[in-house]
Amino acid sequence: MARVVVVSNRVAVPNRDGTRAGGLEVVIGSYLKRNQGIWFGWSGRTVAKGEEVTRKVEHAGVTYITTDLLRADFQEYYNGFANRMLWPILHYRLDLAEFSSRDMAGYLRVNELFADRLKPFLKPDDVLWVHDYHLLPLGKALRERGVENKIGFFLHIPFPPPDMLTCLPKHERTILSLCHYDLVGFQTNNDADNLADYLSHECRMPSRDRRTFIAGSRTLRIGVFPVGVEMAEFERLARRTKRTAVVREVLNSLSERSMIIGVDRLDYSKGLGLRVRAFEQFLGTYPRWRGAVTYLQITPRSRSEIREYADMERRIDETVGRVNGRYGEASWTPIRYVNRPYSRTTLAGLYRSSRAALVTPLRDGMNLVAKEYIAAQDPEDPGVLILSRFAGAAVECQAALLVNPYDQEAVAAAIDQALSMPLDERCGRHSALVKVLSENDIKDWGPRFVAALTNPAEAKRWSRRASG
Ligand code: ADQ
Repeated sequence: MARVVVVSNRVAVPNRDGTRAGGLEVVIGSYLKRNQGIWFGWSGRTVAKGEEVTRKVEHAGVTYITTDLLRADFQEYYNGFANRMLWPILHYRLDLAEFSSRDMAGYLRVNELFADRLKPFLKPDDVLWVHDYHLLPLGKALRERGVENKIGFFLHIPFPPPDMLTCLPKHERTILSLCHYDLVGFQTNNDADNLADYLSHECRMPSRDRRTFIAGSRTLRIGVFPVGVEMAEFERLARRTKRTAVVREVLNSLSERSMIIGVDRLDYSKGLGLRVRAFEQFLGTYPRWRGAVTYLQITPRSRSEIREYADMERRIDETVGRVNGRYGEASWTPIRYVNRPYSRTTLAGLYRSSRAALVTPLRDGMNLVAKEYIAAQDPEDPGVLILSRFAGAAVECQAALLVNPYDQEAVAAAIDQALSMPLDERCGRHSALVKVLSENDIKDWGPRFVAALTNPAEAKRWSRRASG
């Protein structure tokens, strides 16, 4: 079997506390745990010129290679182009995008730098698997340096229609550079169709079947590989940890009240402001639940150095304060809002202890919290998932209560419906969700992508298995 070299912006070199707040690290970590290989990316350190170091660490069969970035490069590449331009546009938020050609130059430069630093570690038969929007042009940079290995790319976040993509100035420098990969993978068919539309209509590129495009001397294939979770392991973990001291302490502090849970990085794509307002509307419209339910929102801060994120943090703090002030009692706080990461173990126990989960992103590539919540439930007495129709997870989670996150009245009604739902309906919805999600366990995801990249015939076998 060929060695797989995974490349992503951040590399989760194992640490002792085991807390990882980010879908990409969780997913790649889970793949490499089973399949080994190399994980290459940024070290998380920014340094002055001349102090950049590339380090190699071996742990449990995986080789971690991390490289430092100059402060200015990081600012332009990561805080600038990746997170102020690509992230909002790919999440359909043209209003928040801020273009600067300097940031774009920094983004392209860092991709070239990654290619330069990665190349010496590559062997001719390695298979390369590049992840996410930070590294759209890495394939092109590697090809320009003579790397002819199979290279695949997977986008963890949404991919919008061409009308939005073309709002990205000089979009051919980033989006069109995807044609240097052999395979580009997405979370949903909708995302894959949007790339196919962009290549056909905007770039007039010939295609056999809207999934295979001829780009000069190369062939680009497009595939759909929805990210999943470890269903059985997560259920076992949740069963065990519901009895741990941390989770018991939370439950005791609720004094028999039902709990609703939300777990998200603090990001505008997650729709937290609208969600808190929907909860406020719920307390206003359904007064019988006042004092009977507590909403726990766990939200580690992220990207606080970017202005839009700092503004959003302040607005959400204010809204939570207002709802608690308006409806709270000396003996009851409606919303518990916590800005710190928890271990996966604790999260699993908290999911299992919650009567409902509120997962209402305005756009999300997939959303693993939705799937983890389902995996964590007690099949004899499961909670209810309230899920945005704009999360990639909604494609598989049709048996959840699907909502439009912009419609606060509908979200408020869904919370009431979830809390009032009879046991037989909860069990019916839960078993339907477990069935679908178990057919797409994360264990199969990485091997399926790598098979599709290296051996399309093998990929067909996987897709037959995945579709039952
Ligand atoms: P994210 O935007 O980070 O991921 P998500 O899919 O929900 O979003 O994954 C978050 C992960 O971090 C989950 O595994 C969750 O358990 C963990 N996490 C969140 N809050 C935490 C906390 N407080 N403490 C500890 N862990 C926490 C990106 C895309 C998604 C896509 C994933 C995977 O934006 O759309 O689903 O990658 O492809």
